[in-house]
Amino acid sequence: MKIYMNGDLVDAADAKVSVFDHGLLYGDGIFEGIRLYKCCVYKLEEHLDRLEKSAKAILLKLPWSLEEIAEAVCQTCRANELVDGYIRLVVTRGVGTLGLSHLSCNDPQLIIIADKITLYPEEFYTNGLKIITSPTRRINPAALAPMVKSLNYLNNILAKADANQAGCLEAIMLNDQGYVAECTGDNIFIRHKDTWFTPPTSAGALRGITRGAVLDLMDELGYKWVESNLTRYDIWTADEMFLTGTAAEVIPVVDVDTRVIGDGKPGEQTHRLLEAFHQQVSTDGRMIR
Ligand code: PXG
Repeated sequence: MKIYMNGDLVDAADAKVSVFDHGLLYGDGIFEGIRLYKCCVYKLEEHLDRLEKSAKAILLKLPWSLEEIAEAVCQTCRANELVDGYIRLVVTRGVGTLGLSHLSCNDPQLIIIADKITLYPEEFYTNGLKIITSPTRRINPAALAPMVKSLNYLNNILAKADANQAGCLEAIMLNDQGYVAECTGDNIFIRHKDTWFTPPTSAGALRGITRGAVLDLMDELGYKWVESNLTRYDIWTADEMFLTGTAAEVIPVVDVDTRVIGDGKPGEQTHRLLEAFHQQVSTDGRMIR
C-alpha cells in the first residue's frame, strides 16, 4: 500500500511521523473521512470545504490549495489501484517544540491513506442496529466546536467504548444540556409520523456530509424534515430511526436503551433513502482519472 506524505507516495512501512509532531503530542490537527465509489471520490468538494473551515477554526494555515489536495487524494487512490474504498485525509500541525503553543509549528503535514473499509456487517443493514445512550456527554461546543473535525476524538472514543462494553456498535451522545447531539461517528435521524427530525449542529453535532446528502434526498423524495433539539424520550418513542456517516452510509436503528423503535424492523423510508443514496454515490463527486 502506498501512503501520500507531503507530496511523496511511500510504502506503508515507511510512512512515519515525528514524535515531535503536535498531531501526535496533543491531537493538534484535523482530518476527513471520504469514500471512493466506482473511482468517484464522493462529495470531495464538500469534504475539502469542511477541511478548510476546520483548519481556519484551529488557526492552521493550509500551505496547499484545495485543488492540490484534491489532486493528491485522486493520485493516492490511483497509486493503490482502488475502485471502491475509504480515504483518510489527515493534516497535523507538524513538528514543534514540547509545549502546547501552535506557534512553534510551521510545517503542517498532509497524510492521505486510501484503503478498504469494513462497514457494519451486512446483517445490520437488513435487521437494524441496537444502540444505547452513552453516559459520556458530548464535549461542550464552547470548549471545542463539534463542527471542527479535529484529531481530538477521545470524547467520542470513550463513548464508543461505553457502547462496546454494553455489547453495542454505536452510542448516542447527549450534550451538556441533556439533548441528543449525535452518535460517536454518525449523525442521527428519527421519524415521528410524517416528519423526520435531526439535531441541529448547535446541539453538538458534526455537520455530516452524509447528513446533508440525506436531507437533499428527503427533499427529492418529498419527505418533510426539521432540525430540532431532541430528548431521549423523543428517540424512544420514534416511529423510525437511522444513522448517517461516511463509513456507515445510512444504517437503520431498531432498539435504543432496550426500547424498541417502531415495530422493531428497519423502516420503509429508511430503505428508500438508502437505495436513493446508493444510486447517487458514484456520480456525485470527482472521478480519479
Ligand atoms: N459525527 C462525527 C463525530 C463524525 O466523526 C460523522 C458524524 C458523520 O459525518 P460524515 O461527514 O462522515 O457524514 C462523523 C464522521 C474515521 C472516522 O476513522 C470518521 C468519522 C467517524 C468515525 C471514524 O475516518 N467521521
